[in-house]
Amino acid sequence: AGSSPAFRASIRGSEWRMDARQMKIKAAEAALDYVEDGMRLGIGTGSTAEEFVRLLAEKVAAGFRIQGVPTSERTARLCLELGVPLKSLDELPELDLTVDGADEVDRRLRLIKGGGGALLREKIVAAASARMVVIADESKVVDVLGAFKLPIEVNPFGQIATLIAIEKAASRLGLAGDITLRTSGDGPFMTDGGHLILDASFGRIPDAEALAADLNAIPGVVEHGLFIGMASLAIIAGPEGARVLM
Ligand code: ABF
Repeated sequence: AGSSPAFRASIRGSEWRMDARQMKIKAAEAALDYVEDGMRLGIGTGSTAEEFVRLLAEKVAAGFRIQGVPTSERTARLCLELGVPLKSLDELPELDLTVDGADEVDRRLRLIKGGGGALLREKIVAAASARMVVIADESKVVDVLGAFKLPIEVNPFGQIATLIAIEKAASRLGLAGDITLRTSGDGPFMTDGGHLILDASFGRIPDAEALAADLNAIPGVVEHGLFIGMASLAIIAGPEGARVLM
């Protein structure tokens, strides 16, 4: 079995998997360069952000002083497990830096986030931060946002009316596609904030600003995954190493 194609593929597969993880680690390592002793840090959600937490925990163990504000219960649990000191955003309402992942990054640093269901707290924490550094592997870089379904966080009350309003707003912008309720197990996915997530398959979204503004105008939309004008820079890791998009 040592040299069968399947075996080689499985080796390569695991190499690919290791490469994917290594790229996340490389991006996270590079993000540590932006973290200064004593900083108040917003800490993101997702597998890349979790690599950052692991590396940050090592620095904390070596005496590095930071105070972290988590963007999700999941991130908070990992930070507590690894000894990263946490405060609530109410205790630290002005942050120096947020480090977070993304599902898509375009060349103007517009993002789609929310694949992990934490987009509301991620956006609140990022907005409270002087700077936001995005960490991602190169698979997240796109020319035009929208291949990744756009997560839209909605209040459960009137969710169908809200879905219809989203469809109409998108249609006015020439966008169309399935809008599906995100599920978890055999029920709807519920965010940390007690809301639902609709995932919209609009396809390419050339005018992200217009769609963001129209979604913000719909009362039942709590927040959406278009992060525009929020990222200060993005650290993109590929097989050759990490590069900075600004
Ligand atoms: C989080 O990072 C989410 O907004 C986004 O979906 C996720 C990307 O996760 P990963 O780093 O695992 O690709 O901030």
